[in-house]
Amino acid sequence: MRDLQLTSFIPMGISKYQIGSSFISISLLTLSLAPSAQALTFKTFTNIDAFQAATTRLNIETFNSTATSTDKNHDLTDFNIRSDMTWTRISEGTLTGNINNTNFLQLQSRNPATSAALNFYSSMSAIGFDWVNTDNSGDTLELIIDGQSEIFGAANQKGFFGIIALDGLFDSVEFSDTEGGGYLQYAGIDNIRYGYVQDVPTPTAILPSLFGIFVGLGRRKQTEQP
Ligand SMILES: [Ca+2]
Ligand SMILES: [Ca+2]
Ligand SMILES: [Ca+2]
Repeated sequence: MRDLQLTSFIPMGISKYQIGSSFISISLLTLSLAPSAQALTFKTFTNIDAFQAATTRLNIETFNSTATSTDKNHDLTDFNIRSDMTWTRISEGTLTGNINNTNFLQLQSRNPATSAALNFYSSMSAIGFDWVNTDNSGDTLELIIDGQSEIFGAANQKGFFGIIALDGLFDSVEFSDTEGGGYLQYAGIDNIRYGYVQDVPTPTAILPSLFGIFVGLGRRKQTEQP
């Protein structure tokens, strides 16, 4: 809706009606460029009920139907994992870091500059998951999304972390850790929920309102005629 501010910069002597068509052209151009034009704005959640109330059409990856594997890279139903962390294992639910005694994603890091990227096959605007950090020496869990770092998981803690993009879509996130002491040993991630923010205007929803603004400006011009 940044486009609406253009009306504040109309030079004296040029009517809003006269620039109406170019105004809409600029708006259409901006809409077509908007998804990658600037950094996304995020809102984070630590309460799963609040996250679910803000989102819709969520899918979930529980890892429960995925074979356990000590590989770093994995191909799952809706995303793959590509990692340079020390471990990015699909581990069974008896191992340290499990969430609810079921298969989970188990991370170990010896270098906070490394990460595990989840690359989704479709763009989305919301992701949330259960986490546990069993580390005893200070490494905190980090989610990197759209180039921005979100610190969420303190050592010897567990919980839920969710994040939604308020003004666009993303198709990948990276799990990492911050510089602590020694290794990150371990992080457990499970029940990854991903989908969409509720009530985000789409271009097809915005166009009618832009048309309404155009008509409104035209009518206002007519009423201002002497
Ligand atoms: Ca699981
Ligand atoms: Ca890091
Ligand atoms: Ca540590």
